[in-house]
Amino acid sequence: MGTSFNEQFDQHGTWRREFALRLKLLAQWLKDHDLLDAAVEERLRRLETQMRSEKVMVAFVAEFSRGKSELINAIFFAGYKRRIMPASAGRTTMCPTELGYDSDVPPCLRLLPIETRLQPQALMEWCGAPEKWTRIDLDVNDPAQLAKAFEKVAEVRHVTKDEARALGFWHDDSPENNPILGSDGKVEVPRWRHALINIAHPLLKQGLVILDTPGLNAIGAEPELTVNLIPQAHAVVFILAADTGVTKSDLAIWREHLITETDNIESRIVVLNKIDTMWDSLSTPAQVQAEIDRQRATSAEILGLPRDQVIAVSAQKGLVAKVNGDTDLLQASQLPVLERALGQGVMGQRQKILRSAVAAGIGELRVEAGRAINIRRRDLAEQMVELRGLRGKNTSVIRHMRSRIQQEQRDFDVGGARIHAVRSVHLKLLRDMFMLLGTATLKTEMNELTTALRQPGIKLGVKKAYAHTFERLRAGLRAAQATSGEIQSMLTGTFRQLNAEYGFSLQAPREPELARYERDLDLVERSHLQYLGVANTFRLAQPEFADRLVRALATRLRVVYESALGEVELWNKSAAAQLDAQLRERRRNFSRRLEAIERIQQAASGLDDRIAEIAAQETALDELDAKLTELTGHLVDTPEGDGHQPAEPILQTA
Ligand SMILES: Nc1nc2c(ncn2[C@@H]2O[C@H](COP(=O)(O)OP(=O)(O)O)[C@@H](O)[C@H]2O)c(=O)[nH]1
Ligand SMILES: [Mg+2]
Repeated sequence: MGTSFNEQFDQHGTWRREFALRLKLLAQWLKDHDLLDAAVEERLRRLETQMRSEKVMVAFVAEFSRGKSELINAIFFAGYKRRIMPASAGRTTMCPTELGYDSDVPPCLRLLPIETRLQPQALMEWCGAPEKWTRIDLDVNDPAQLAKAFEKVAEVRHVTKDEARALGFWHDDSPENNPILGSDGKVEVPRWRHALINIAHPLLKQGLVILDTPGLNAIGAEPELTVNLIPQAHAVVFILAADTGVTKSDLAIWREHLITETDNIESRIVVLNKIDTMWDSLSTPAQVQAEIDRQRATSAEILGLPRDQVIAVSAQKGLVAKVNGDTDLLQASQLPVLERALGQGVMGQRQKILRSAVAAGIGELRVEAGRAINIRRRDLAEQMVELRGLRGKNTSVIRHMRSRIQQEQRDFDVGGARIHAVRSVHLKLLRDMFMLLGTATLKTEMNELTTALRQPGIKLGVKKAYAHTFERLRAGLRAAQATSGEIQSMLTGTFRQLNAEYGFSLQAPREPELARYERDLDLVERSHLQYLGVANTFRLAQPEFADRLVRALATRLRVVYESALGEVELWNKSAAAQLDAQLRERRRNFSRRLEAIERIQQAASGLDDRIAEIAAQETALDELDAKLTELTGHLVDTPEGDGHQPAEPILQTA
């Protein structure tokens, strides 16, 4: 039997902690043995951050009252022995709610007032301004207080039609989407725009983030949900209710907000909830099951999915069963089936991706640190040859040797100037790349897109406006790739030349792969077109809306570009660090050789001692190399741990 999401997530957390610990030991060991150059250090830092900050976001998306909040309670919070997220008939969750854990913030609920919609900042930008949020501290030991505080996410306000229009909840040209007008002429709107819940729940502490969303209207009004949060979630659970079947608004959410990536199908889980409404004492269990299967098949067909992609559960009975420890009821609720699907499909996938990314990083680190060992080995070999050649030679030969080394040293210093010249050309090209991928370029593009989207009558031209912007962004990426190709061939050429001339072992690091980011751009563009293409274009009639949409786009693109730039930087650092290390080692090598000659000149017996010393150093280097292989090997092989096996003993750092 497979493991549930919670168990799998827990094991994943254990693995991450163990990995982080081993990485720290490796870093210390590298430092102790003087193998920590700038590139290796940067690589270590990245691996550490990647492990520490890894988040897994599971988004629950559906029309209101399908049971999103109840399902969250049943899967994640049953341990509190009561309902934590408010779940009741009617519209409860009025604003998108993110549950997660940030150790820098006390347990609290933070709420962003709906009025912030009147300002142009994107949601992500508000996240950087905690003082604008209303904060309510939470007492994690008091589930009643917790539940009471969470009821805030359901709060509403009554505003005039004009205010509702300004806030994005009222549209004169699409009346069917408007909320009901009260007898007092007021419109009910959510009081909050977004909620962040920070609690030290074990799963949240390990990086799980849960996104609970309100229904169709509220999702539509906050484009960042559709264009940023939902596409970036690692899993999206879309919920239907057995008592309503697939309604028109269910279908609208599915089509407008849930992109089904063919290569990403495992991360979309469709749940048919409330199957307990079909339990019927007059039918046999087999008849009930047949009826449930029929509903699953119908729902799957309407959504265009294979039938086994739809999982039937009862969130409510699942929660009750967990709270009361009723195994029969838990079985009947079929909640464990869903939990396994989340565990294997989502977490299994996620772990695989992280593991292979980490293994690649460790591989590069091994090569980089190994290079430093090779340089030393080569130096020792050269010294050895030199000293062996001196055996039985008289003092004048030794004196001659000394002046030869000094000449070599002078030649090398002259050559050093040429290396600097190469480096400055390299830097100039790099600057071109940074320009192409920099914030200024992005800003210009975003301004143009905003202007285009603000044109009256843009509705039909939206696709074209986006295509125009994204075509230029892609062209920019390709230009950057061309420049990086140029730098790479220059590096390869100069490195080869330097290797031949000075016996260096320089190797151009792997060139950044910017094509990957073009695929990210495709995805981002698609999420915007999906959002605007089907039903939300009417929102563009409001000029502030275009601003907000583009700002949301900018925050997402910035993430993409920053990660591209990070790769370029690492590549540059790795090349520069190698060169620095070689130059430094070579200079040291000259002084070591001169020192050895001096010692030999002073006492004739010094030669054999020196040769023995070098032989000992060579053995030590072999041991260092073997240890490096062992330590990096440990990191790649860290067992996933099935939760029962004791973790293998942490390596020794001798
Ligand atoms: N019978 C039944 N009712 C459910 C189930 N899950 C949720 N509900 C009820 O449906 C209503 C809406 O649930 P809620 O979680 O608030 O829906 P949300 O708006 O999607 O978050 C509440 O009254 C829940 O008690 C279920 O599995 N079976
Ligand atoms: Mg809810």
